[in-house]
Amino acid sequence: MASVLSMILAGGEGSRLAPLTGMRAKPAVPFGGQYRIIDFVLSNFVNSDLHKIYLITQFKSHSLSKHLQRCWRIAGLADKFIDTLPAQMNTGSDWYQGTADAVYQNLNHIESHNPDLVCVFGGDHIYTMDVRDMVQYHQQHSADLTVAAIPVPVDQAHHFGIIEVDEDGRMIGFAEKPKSNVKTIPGNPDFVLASMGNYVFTKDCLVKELLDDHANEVSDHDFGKNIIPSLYPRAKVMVYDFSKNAVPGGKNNGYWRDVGTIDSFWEANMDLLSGEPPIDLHNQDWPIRTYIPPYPPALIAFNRNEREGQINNSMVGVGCVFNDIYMHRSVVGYNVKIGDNARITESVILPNTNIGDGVVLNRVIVDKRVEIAPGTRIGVDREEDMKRFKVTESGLVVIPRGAKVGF
Ligand code: ADQ
Ligand code: ADP
Repeated sequence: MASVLSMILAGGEGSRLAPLTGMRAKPAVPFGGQYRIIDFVLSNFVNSDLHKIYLITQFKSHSLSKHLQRCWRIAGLADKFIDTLPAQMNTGSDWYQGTADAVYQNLNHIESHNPDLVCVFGGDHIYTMDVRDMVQYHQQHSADLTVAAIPVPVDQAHHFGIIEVDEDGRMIGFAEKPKSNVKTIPGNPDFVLASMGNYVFTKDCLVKELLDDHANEVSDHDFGKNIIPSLYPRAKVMVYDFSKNAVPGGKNNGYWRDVGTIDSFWEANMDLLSGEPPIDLHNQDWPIRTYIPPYPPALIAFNRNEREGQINNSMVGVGCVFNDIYMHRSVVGYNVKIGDNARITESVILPNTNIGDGVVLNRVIVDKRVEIAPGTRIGVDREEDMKRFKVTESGLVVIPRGAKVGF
């Protein structure tokens, strides 16, 4: 196989995920009880035996760095590394202007490793994927660039780069986040083919394009806005259709979510609770690696005989202690203490949180280190919730990190 260097873009501000991104970069947002969003792409690379990884960081990166240090250090092997690259390490004194500039500023690392191929992947998505499949596809087609893509409903087209392909899978059209004239998939007018923001470049092509883009004063220096639209008409840009290459139950199983908004973040957490979860977190052949602090196993209705709580269709992390509670369809991180007679439904509770006796939470996302006073009710009266918290149009309530509620 060709030599591969990987650059993961992990600098996104994630403003649409606020307030979960109020104190941390989007890739550092906790997900699925014990993971962070970044764990999914990093697990994909490490499980694919691709071990030369740079993480390009920018906004609010402390939480991300802390997590990387705890979980993602590869020690003692110079040819295997996961290393962070903040802005201004090499060229000039500017912050990363756009995603292409973020890679441009680190061209020195690409030159010094001199790989055949460079994978430039987003750090914000929930999916499992054997990256080697895409690399192989790129090589089989002798492409200059291969872009991973997936069909999404046409009403979401304005969030993504929208691709047109010919019958051989070659890109023949690209529009970044189009608001009109959206090109749907031929024969499938309800869907568009969206870029997943994951690219495999032949090294020489990437270097040349980044140098040219840097010299272009009117460019936003962004892969989606500038590099791809300019490149596909004059180079061989192939499209790796993730859904067509998917195998049910396989590593590429066709599930991919951009958890860019509070609603999509909540939905992707709920997806883990479905009868046939789209990501098999139990699969030890493709583990999703993370850092979990050394808490004991969860204690549930421990040493209680007189009454019984009921917990169903939920995931609960280590170090949790609950007694007589009702919980349905919820994802609970580690070290969450919940008092008696609480009622938690369709909620996502991030780690290190204390919830008092009799609290009611319905469709609530609780960030880390929150304390909720006994008897507090959230998610039952929209008007009341809107006075205190962010409430999405669909009625999800978000309680920010460290909030003390009802005291
Ligand atoms: P967007 O979703 O808008 O579009 P973008 O904000 O460009 O994504 O972020 C892409 C990745 O780069 C993310 O992982 C983000 O964390 C990171 N990032 C953003 N700005 C950065 C910066 N200045 N420095 C370092 N990292 C940064 C892109 C493509 C679309 C595609 C979607 C798929 O442009 O074509 O459809 O991703 O989600
Ligand atoms: P935590 O650090 O609470 O476990 P995260 O790892 O998600 O949660 O990170 C949240 C980030 O908030 C921290 O990495 C840090 O940058 C920031 N932070 C931590 N403590 C404080 C504080 N007391 N005041 C302001 N910001 C803080």
